[in-house]
Order: sequence, then structure tokens, then C-alpha cells
Amino acid sequence: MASHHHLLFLLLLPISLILLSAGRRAACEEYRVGGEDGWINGNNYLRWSQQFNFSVGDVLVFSYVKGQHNVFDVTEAAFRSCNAELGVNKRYESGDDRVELRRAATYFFICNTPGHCLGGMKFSVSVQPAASGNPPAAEPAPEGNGAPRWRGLGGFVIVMIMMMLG
Ligand SMILES: [Cu+2]
Repeated sequence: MASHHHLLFLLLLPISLILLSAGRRAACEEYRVGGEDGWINGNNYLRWSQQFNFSVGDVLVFSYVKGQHNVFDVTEAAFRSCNAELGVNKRYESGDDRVELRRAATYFFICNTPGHCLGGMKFSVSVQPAASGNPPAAEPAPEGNGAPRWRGLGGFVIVMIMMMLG
């Protein structure tokens, strides 16, 4: 009997993990900043950002040639003046930066390569609480490393497996 349970576990575990990751993906949107052009000079990021409603858990992807640009998550004062010395929360410079919007707050982004922010490489986004339908417990903790979110069918399958093994 026990060996049957183990076999079932080995079969169902990968399936439930796949379902879990699919559930996570469906819950959050990924946005390529600037659309096809990505994060470059001359794009209108105010217009780009105003097309969408962002909510907690969404991810901004900044795509650019590493070294030509960067992404600074800054304070409102730094954003308005394009002066990063007034407050930087976080810096990204990999060229393929994934920024998860973890808090329901206004985020301010600039490129800190000299002149680029003043030239328009800046935008802010007002992040709304996660869409209703997700139980509050499933929302990521503010600034935390993100506790695993057991949701959807994958979580259900894992619970079933644990009950069977228990
Ligand atoms: Cu730049």
C-alpha cells in the first residue's frame, strides 16, 4: 500500500508544481516597459504608462543595452527634479531588469544616465491593491521576500497528496 502512495506522490508532485506556477503567472501581468522599443531615449513613457492599470504582483520588464541605460526606483522628489541624489530606493542595471510591484503605492522610475531622465526616460505608476478575487492572505507581504503562495489547483493537489500520505 505504502509503495502505491509513494508512486502516486512521485507522479503528482511535478504536475502540481506546474499547476502552481501557472496559477502564479495568471495572477500577475508582465509589462515590457516602452512596448516593443523597450527602455530607450526618445520613447514617451508617460503615454506608455497611462495605457495600463497596474496592481500588486505585476512585473515591469526594462529591456535595454546594458551600460547605456539603467533603472532607478526613486523618491518623488528625485523623480520630479531628475536628481537621484534626492533619494534612491533601488538601482537596476542588468539590461533585462524585472521589477515586481510589491506595494500598493506610487513608484517612480528614472534612467540615471546623465541627461536621459530630463530627456524623458522617466515615468511613475500608481499600483493598486491586488485584484479582488484573490484572498487577502494570498497577497505578498510588503517588502518581504514573498512567502510561497499556495493557491489554485496546484495547492489543492498538494493538500490531497499530503492527506493521502498522512
Ligand atoms: Cu537612459
